[in-house]
Amino acid sequence: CDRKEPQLITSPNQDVVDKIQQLMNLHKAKPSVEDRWRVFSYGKCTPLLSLRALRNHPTRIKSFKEARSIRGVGEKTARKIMEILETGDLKRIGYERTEDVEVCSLFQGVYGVGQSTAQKWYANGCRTLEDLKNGKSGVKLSPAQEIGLKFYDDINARMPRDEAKALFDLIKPIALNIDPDLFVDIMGSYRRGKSTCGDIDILITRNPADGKTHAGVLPTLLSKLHEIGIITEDLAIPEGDDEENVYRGLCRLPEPGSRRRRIDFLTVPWTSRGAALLYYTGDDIFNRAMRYKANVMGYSLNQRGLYSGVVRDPQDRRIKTNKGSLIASETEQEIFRILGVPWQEPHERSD
Ligand code: DCP
Ligand code: MG
Ligand code: MN
Repeated sequence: CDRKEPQLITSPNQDVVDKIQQLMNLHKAKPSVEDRWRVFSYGKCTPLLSLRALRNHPTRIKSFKEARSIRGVGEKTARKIMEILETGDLKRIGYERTEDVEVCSLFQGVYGVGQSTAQKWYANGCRTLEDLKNGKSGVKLSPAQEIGLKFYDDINARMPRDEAKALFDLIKPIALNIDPDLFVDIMGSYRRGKSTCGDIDILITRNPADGKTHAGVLPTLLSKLHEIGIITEDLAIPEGDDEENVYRGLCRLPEPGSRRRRIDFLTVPWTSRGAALLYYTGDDIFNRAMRYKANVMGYSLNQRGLYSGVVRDPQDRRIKTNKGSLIASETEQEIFRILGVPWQEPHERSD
């Protein structure tokens, strides 16, 4: 089927030709099982032949019957041709566009699924969460994605602020019971004062002035929270027991009928606490603006601190060829000050 189409000679039905071609291209662009079948099942290059015959048709098509008389034009194509002639449009084109966008965004609601995975599954012919559950077209989910699918509705719902507080009020004393000198606080949308939260973000650190750090606290805390049923599923477990770690999981209030909620823990060295507070409070757009300001001033900002003299690989800006030197990291205020950004309270950092 790779015969080249002859160069365009405008046909009296050019608008029809263009729309049909557009629909065919849409199908070609998506190598899904169904679509592959759709393109190849015509076999014998029928779509191209009918398109050529359509283009070579000498007069403006006036009826369904006339459309059907064109070689290779079947009932379905004739109906599409009539739709284009009558409405100037082919609904199917718009429909196909939104369908793939909608399905991909449905799939991206599964925890751990990004755009490329969603598109891959769509291309493999999956259309619904049921398809994923049933492993249609050999789709294989990671353990975290399995959990994401199982608790799809819970994970995609936001919790009332009160519920985030209730969960945090259960968790904080358990952490302080492990070490009363821990700094434990709730970040993210909660710290910004939002009335609903997508998840609970908890920052843990500790002043090492007495020679002790919080290294090892997170695994202990997590196992206690599992034990009493507050944490129910793990999505990403911290590696090692360093001072700097991330955990992602699901939790619930110990009450009948309580929903699963997303929970994140972040632990950072005491010296990074200001930068970590800043990063973890967000929101992400505010963070992007702060990082941009830092970059313009020749600095680099991340959850560890504000650095100067960072040299990046010109080929790949993500790679740092020189880590630079730390300018500020202990308080949010000094980072604002050095960047020349007027102080903003957490609730002022998002809409
Ligand atoms: N963050 C960021 N960039 C990202 C993800 C997160 O800068 N791509 C930072 C800013 C966020 C914070 O981490 O505010 C916490 O991340 P969340 O995804 O939990 O976002 P929020 O807590 O702000 O909102 P939500 O209520 O949806 O959880
Ligand atoms: Mg959050
Ligand atoms: Mn989070």
